[in-house]
Amino acid sequence: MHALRRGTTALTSRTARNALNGRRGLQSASTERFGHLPDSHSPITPKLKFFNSVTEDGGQIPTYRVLDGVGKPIEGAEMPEIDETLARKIYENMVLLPTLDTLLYNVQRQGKISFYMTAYGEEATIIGSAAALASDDEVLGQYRESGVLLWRGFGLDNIMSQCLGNEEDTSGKGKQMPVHFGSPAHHFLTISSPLATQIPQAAGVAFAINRSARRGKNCAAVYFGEGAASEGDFHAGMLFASTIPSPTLFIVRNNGFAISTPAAEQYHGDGIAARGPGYGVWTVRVDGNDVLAVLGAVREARKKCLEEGRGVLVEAMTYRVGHHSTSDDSFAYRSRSEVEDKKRIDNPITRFRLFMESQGWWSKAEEDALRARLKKDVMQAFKRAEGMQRPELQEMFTDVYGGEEPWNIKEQREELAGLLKKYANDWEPWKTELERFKGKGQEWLKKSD
Ligand SMILES: Cc1ncc(C[n+]2csc(CCOP(=O)(O)OP(=O)(O)O)c2C)c(N)n1
Ligand SMILES: [Mg+2]
Repeated sequence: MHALRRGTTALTSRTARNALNGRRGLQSASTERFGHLPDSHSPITPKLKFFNSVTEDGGQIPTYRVLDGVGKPIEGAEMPEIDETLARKIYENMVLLPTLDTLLYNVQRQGKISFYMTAYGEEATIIGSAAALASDDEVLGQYRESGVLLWRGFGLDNIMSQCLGNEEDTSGKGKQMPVHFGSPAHHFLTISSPLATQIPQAAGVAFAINRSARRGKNCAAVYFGEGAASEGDFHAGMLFASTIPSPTLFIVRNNGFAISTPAAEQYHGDGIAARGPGYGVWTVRVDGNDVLAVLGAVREARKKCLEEGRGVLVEAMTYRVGHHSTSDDSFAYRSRSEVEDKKRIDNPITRFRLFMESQGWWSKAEEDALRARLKKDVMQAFKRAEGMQRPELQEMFTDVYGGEEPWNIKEQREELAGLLKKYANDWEPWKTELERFKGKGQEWLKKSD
């Protein structure tokens, strides 16, 4: 008896926390007559009842959608405000993204860059959300969000220079792997590959924004995959942004895979959205292949984020059509037919194009002209960047840390100096390699004498 009573207390206090977080779904009228726990809104109940859902009916969290699979507004759709100019900009960027991806994917296959990651299938999630943000909201990406930079006018030249690591690479002067973009001018923090590190960092950035003159004007938007949400850093970031005033917009791209691990093996609950209310964080799930729904959901989420000065979570349901990266062959763990089906059904670009056509905002002739122009622009930018040299060799060791050069960098620099002395003038592979650097390493070689 005593044990049962203790168990009952534990259960109700858990329920109390959930009620405080704004959930009313588990509360029935009959429980009201027993009053509430002290210092909480948790109603006392004589019934022992477990729960495992955040919805009132115990079902899955719904997915907000505006357009059907062929670009027609669904009945009762709450449409975001959009005019022709904005729609065209969104569509053009949605088409630019895969045009760029196709070229750089092939360039990697030719051995001209070391690595690449495409965003095939996720164009609506990325461009729709980018369009909903203010251009000076701080963005912390995972690695599949170069579309946000395209949207903000980073430009193809900068994209190419970073991927090729040439002398115009403003992201990292050739030090980073391809796709690790960064640009203070575009309020885009440099990508770092260790998963989920950007999530608590985003909460920190948002906290700083909240303490600055930008209070109430900007948020920090953080992108991550549903796989990254399995990291402890996701939970740390969510807890921080829900307890300490920090307008953080959490945008999770649920694209069905973390490399080869399907989403079904990554969580037992109702996706990532179900975790939001656990932190008292306003949450919405959206059809990530419906750009209008993403635009509407992220706009509202951003508004809420600024109004409340706390975290808001958006889960965009999409599908990773491409391989994880150029280091992956996804047909080892999923069928070609699954991918072909996903390309066809709810294709984000086709859906939006059909919507544009129905509004009289787009035509076949414009489509052909756009595709031809983008292909040409992308190829031109690549050719330009390909012809450039790498940054000076010494740049390899600069700007890694702020302040005085630490011992490990000094040690690495000295090691390279020794190797250059030994091989640079006599061994063909080293000679050829040095030719590719601005200044051919000569100045640096002299320095290290
Ligand atoms: C801490 C850490 N663990 C593992 C990896 C290797 N890794 C790189 S991407 C990835 C999958 C991430 O999946 P998800 O977050 O869903 O993003 P997606 O690639 O689907 O966009 C893994 C496991 C890593 N980079 N960092
Ligand atoms: Mg994923």
